[in-house]
Amino acid sequence: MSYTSDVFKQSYDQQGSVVVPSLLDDALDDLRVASERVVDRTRAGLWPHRRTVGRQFPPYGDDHPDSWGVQHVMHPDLGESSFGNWYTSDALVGAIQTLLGCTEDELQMELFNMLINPTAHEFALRWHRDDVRESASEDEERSSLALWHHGIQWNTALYEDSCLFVVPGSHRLPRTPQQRELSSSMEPPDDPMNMPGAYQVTLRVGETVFYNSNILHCAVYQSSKKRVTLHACMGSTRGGSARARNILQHDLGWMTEPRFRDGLSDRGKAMLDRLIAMKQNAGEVGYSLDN
Ligand SMILES: O=C(O)CCC(=O)C(=O)O
Ligand SMILES: [Fe+2]
Repeated sequence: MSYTSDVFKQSYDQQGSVVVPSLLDDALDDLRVASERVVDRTRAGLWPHRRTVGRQFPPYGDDHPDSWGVQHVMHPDLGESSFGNWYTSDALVGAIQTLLGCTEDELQMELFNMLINPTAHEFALRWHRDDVRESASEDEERSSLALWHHGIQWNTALYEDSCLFVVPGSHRLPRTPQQRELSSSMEPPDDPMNMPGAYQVTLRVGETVFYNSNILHCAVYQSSKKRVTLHACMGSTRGGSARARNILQHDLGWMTEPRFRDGLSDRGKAMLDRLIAMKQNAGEVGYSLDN
């Protein structure tokens, strides 16, 4: 994305999200096939790390048979190397360096999951920011948002996807009273477009939306519309432990196992080491990769 990278970065910084053309090179087919296997396994009840219908945030529990996501697609128990290969690929890593404005040796491995359509239930996520409580005061919102620019999240559509809604610009601003009211409910909205400023993100096959995960966002999942969307994040070490709470709430003990590290490229190993260093520093404030 180099020839237009300034435009993408400017849009990402100002709007809090940006859609970029395919970063998959020729990996689309491999990733589709690997995803199909992983999704089948999850729907068959053979992969315990899943996002369960009815639960928006971790822990996702096991109290509903239908799933809206698959967790930890790089986990060695799945044996699908195409996910780790793509997470550490030149195209993706280069785009993230541009958007975060950092160097490769600052990149920190984080989460790699997948978002899928439940098979028999409609599901939706309420309006939220990933790491700011809905009850946060205006001042709390301002100070949390000011710290949240050392990481990036993305959705990459392996099939067309228009589930995600965002409020452009809301990654920098506290909510207006109306936005606050509409994002204070624990229930998903009847119509996401009732939120002032809402924008529906449509991704064509292969496209990626990069976003600041503290942008105000929600999502609507339809059981009748196939969704297989890679959902991941990466950080920069410039953030110190700022991202620890958000990242380490997911159960990441498996990432410290040698068999995971051994399967990564040298670049991947270096990125993983930075995650483990964040974990060690964060240990002092009570977060752990083993929780
Ligand atoms: O479904 C999506 O695209 C968004 C998912 C999301 O917001 C979340 O997992 O916190
Ligand atoms: Fe979210």
